[in-house]
Amino acid sequence: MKPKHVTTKRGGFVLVVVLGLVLALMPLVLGFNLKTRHHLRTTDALQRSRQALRFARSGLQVAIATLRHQDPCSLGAPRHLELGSATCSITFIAVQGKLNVNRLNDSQGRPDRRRIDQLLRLIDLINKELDPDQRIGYGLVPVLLDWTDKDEKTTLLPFVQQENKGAESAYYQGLDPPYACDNRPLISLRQFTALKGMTPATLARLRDYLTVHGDGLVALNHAPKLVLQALSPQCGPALAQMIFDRRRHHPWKHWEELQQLPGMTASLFHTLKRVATPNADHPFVEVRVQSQVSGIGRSLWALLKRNSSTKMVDVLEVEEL
Ligand SMILES: [Ca+2]
Repeated sequence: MKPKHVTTKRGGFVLVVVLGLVLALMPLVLGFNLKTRHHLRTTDALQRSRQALRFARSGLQVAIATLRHQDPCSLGAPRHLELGSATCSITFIAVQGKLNVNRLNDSQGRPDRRRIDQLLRLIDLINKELDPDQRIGYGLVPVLLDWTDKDEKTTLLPFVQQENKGAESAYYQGLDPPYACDNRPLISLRQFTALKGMTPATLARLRDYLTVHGDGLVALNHAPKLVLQALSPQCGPALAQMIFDRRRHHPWKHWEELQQLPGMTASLFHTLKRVATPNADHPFVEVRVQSQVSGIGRSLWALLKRNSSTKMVDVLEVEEL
């Protein structure tokens, strides 16, 4: 009887030890399980993100092929592609519809008051749609003038009440790391982030309306409504809307057509003829490609240059947004 009693006690002891080990290992097992599931989810999201980026790049190739065969003037609504669970939208934006910030100084290198006023109005119009903490300051204007003019004299705009002082190398050399003011036209919107007071977030709010390319004449068939309003204080929201609505069905071709628009005064017509064009050649085209694969999205922005004679399309810049 005695040995049997000992065996039972030993068996109970072993069971307790095993249960203790199981309980001790349980958090480790659960933790490992959670980590594995998290890792699998991360891997899956990464895989879908890569697929979305590949699809966005394919969308860009489609955009380039489209531009080879179609005039940018005829590209209005976004194009949509679908492949299984992947979707992609391609939007063409004629750069000529934007304000060219390299034209704030005239051909003699002097500040061009008309274009400066247009940019100040555009800032006001954009700010109306932004929260107070997101607003763009007037300081962008003198800062742009100084960055693009040849001299090292800091600009002061007396007709601007606040933030009216620009910045030259003396300012930028005091930054960490220091750098010099370019003193020449911008070659890319990406350079904006080097300008005093500019952030990537500010650039994101401006990039639909500003460019560094083109001859400075704003294409009425492509300008966003805010740019149309910024062209002249006489071009109010109703008139800008009329210019915008009409071109969707009948693109502007001749100045005489604009002259007949209700609300078009002789003064405004004269101004528009100096700063805009109803039918321009549009060699520079921006393309935005947004793709999505099972809820994961990627976006690309590209600047293309189209030769209307050879139909060749050059890719000047590509950026992931
Ligand atoms: Ca300068």
